[in-house]
Amino acid sequence: MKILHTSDWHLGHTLYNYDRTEEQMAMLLQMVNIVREEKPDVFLLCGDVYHTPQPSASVQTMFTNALVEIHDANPDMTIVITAGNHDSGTKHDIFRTPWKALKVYTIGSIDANNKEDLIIEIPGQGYVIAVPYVNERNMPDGFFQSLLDIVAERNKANLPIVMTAHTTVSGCDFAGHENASEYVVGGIDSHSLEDMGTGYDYLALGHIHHAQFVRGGNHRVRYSGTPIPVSFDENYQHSVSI
Ligand SMILES: [Mn+2]
Repeated sequence: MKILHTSDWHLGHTLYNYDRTEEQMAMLLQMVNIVREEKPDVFLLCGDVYHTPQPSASVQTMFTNALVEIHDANPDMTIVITAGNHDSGTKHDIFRTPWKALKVYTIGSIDANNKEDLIIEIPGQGYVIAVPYVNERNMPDGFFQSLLDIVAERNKANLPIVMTAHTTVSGCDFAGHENASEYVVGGIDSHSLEDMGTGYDYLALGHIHHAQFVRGGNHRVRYSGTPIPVSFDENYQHSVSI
C-alpha cells in the first residue's frame, strides 16, 4: 500500500498579519502534482487542516477546491483527513457523507460506541484507522489498542494496517514549537509509544511540525511535518512523506 502522509497544513494562517494565501495555494498545487506523479493508494492528512476552528469562507473554498483536484489527480485513491487540535472536529464531520462519493473520509471526532466510523478498509490493500485529535479527558483508556484489536480480528489476509493520530509522542524533536517541553508540545501532553498500542504497521502522526521518525518506533512511527513553515523557527526542510 503506497501512502502519501502529510499533516499540519494550517490553511488560513497569517504570519504577523502577512496574508499567506499565495504560498498556501502554491503548496496545494504542488500537492496535486505530487499525487499525479506518485499515484498513492492512500492520501493521509493527519490534522490541522486549518489554522483556526473558524476558517473564512475563502479559505474553506481554497481547501475544498484543492481536495477535488487532489482526487481528480488520482481518482482511485482513498483520501483520509482527520481533524487536529487547531480544527473544529464537529465542523470537520459535517460533510462526511457527501465527501465519501469521492472516496474522501473526513473524521473530526470519535464516538466510543461507534468505532466503525474510524476504520476504513481499502479492499485488498489494507486498513486505515483514522483517529483525530481528541482532548485527553475525552479519550477512553486503551482506545488505540481497542481499534487495533478490531482490525486485527478482521484482517485474515494479513494486510497492512495504518493508524493515524494527531498528538505529541514522547521522544520526538519539537524544534519550531514555542513554549514546548518534553512533556507538552502545542498544548498537547506527551503520549508514550506504548499508549499508541501494538499491531499497526505504520503510525502516521500529525501535530509536530518537524518531519521525523519517532525514536523507538523502528521506522514505523513518523511525523510527516508541515509542507510549508508555519513559523520562522521552522528552519528545516519541509516535505510530504511517501
Ligand atoms: Mn499543527
